[in-house]
Amino acid sequence: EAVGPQEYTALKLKVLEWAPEAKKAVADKLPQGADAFFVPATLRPETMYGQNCCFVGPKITYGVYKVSEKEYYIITERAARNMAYQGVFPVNGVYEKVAEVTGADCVGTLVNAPLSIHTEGIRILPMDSVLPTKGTGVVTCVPSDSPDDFATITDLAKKAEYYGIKKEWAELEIIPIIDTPSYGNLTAPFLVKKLKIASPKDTKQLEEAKELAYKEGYYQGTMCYGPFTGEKVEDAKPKVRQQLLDSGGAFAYSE
Ligand code: A2H
Repeated sequence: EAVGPQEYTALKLKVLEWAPEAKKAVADKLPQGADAFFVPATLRPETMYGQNCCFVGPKITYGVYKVSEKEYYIITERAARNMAYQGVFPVNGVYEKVAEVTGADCVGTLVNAPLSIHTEGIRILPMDSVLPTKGTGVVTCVPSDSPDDFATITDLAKKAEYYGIKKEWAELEIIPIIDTPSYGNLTAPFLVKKLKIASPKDTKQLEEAKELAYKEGYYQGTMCYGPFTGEKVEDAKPKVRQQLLDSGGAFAYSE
């Protein structure tokens, strides 16, 4: 765990189509024409091209917070409280909750993810290891570069029926984004295989894989997708982040 404050990039994933239970709990309570956004917090904005689903904790209760008449964010109450002091909502220190929904009820919702190659939208899917006490409680999935994400999406596809999801929701293409000298251009799948990680429950090996992937990707990685192809990850990371902020597809969030 880092000592200083974590500088996250909070992405705005706009809801395109609600899962039935979430529609009842959320959509039916919003004004006509309003947009709702799932807001994952990430430390790896340079990987956002590869988002292929977005995770919520199935047992976590999320709030739906009003940003304006037209915009609502789906995040944990803890994150809303923090954001209220970071200029995210109209009045400093104030956050207005208009509805609540469990992660489980959101599963299957279709969202648009900024920069993702999957322009047709990606699905909200369950991840048991999402912590309610970190970030926004929403985690966007980049299986090429996050071992946790790859292990989870693999498990979801394998046991789609058990999880009550459509298999194809967990089978969107995984593309190379960062090339590394040690692990090739699909770092997370490579490390998951190498460390013989069989499921998201192999937490000890996943912790090790996460360390290795992060160090190699950040210090040795070169972009192999997007406008900064050929640049070092260290250099590309702030540029991709700035593009996301400038486009309105994301905002800064720290804790
Ligand atoms: B990262 P740190 Cl490609 N529970 O984003 C569990 N994990 C969470 C979370 C929560 N509530 N909130 C954020 N995270 C994840 C991308 C990524 C991330 C890649 C590779 C590694 C990686 C795509 N998922 O993180 O403890 C988010 O996943 C490994 C460090 O604050 C976020 O960045 O350092 C990261 O953990 C924040 O973790």
